[in-house]
Amino acid sequence: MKEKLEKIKQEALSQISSSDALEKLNEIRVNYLGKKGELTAVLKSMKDVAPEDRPKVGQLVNETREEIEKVLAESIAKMERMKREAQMKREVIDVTLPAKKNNVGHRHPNTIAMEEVERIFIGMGYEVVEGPEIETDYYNFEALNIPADHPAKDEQDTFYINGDFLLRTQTSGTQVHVMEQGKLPIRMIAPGRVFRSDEVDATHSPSFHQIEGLVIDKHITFADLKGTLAEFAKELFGADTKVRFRPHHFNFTEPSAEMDVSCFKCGGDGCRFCKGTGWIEILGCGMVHPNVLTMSKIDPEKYSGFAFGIGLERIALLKYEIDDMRLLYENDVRFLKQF
Ligand code: 2NL
Repeated sequence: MKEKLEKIKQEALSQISSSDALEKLNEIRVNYLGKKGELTAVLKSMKDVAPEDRPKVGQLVNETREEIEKVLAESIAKMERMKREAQMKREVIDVTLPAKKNNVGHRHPNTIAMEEVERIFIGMGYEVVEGPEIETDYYNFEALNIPADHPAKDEQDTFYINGDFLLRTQTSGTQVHVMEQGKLPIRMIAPGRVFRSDEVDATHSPSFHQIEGLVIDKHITFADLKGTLAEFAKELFGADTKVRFRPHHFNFTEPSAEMDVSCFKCGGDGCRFCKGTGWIEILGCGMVHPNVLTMSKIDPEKYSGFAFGIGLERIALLKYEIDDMRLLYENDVRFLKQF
């Protein structure tokens, strides 16, 4: 029995010392110490040992087990240590390496200009309302008093998705949606992306941005329009800015006008920037046409209003003295960072 135990021990120890993986060591533990292991088998055969020898043999079995367990535990600890050391070597971090440069983007001049315009109108009590970029013919044209044969409705100028839907050519549809809700008075701006079937050049793009404004209440007059937009121009271009209104035509307003601001470069004397005129065109505006009010279920006998439309890119180009609109769409961060 003693020799048998000694043999088991030697075998186990030699297997342990030649193991090169944790899994193998676990296998050895099962084979020798497990429920069906060799040492357990010896314990089970104790019934064949003479009763007076049993304590001694039992002690021997326990000593053998303890010995194997001890060597096994040491081997496992050693192997785990080696594994960890190899990992540490592999994953070494060189804290002296220079850090990777963190590329932070920059707000687009369109965004800066948009937020500036929004800030000014919010300050005057306007609500900012966003609407869908896809509209029906009704919201984009008909509700704005634009008749079926109007050239703006031509496929040359408007992107049609199908017979029912189109990409909005102005954000007016958003304002029609608000008028239809019937909550008066209205004091809102509708900023957003609009689309026109235009070739790209220095001043045109098939997708650009607009901010339209709408005020509807009792007793709104052209004087309210002038005062509001003159104040807006002063906030945007400086306190010395003057405005002038030139008669114009829009289907959705009557009367209609275009507003110029005095050139903020030369103060109105005339320079290259304002092409010698001293004035720069900035927006279109007018008193909301009675047909437009009626179609949106607002009584033109009780209510009146004014509206305006501002081309955002035009403002951004002017404010930042950019001479080609295409620069706004290239998204070259070296360009964007200048504003
Ligand atoms: C321009 C001219 C304008 C409007 C837009 C408008 C909207 C409603 C009713 C009446 Cl719901 N008018 N919008 C009015 C006048 C001019 O835009 O040149 N924009 C770049």
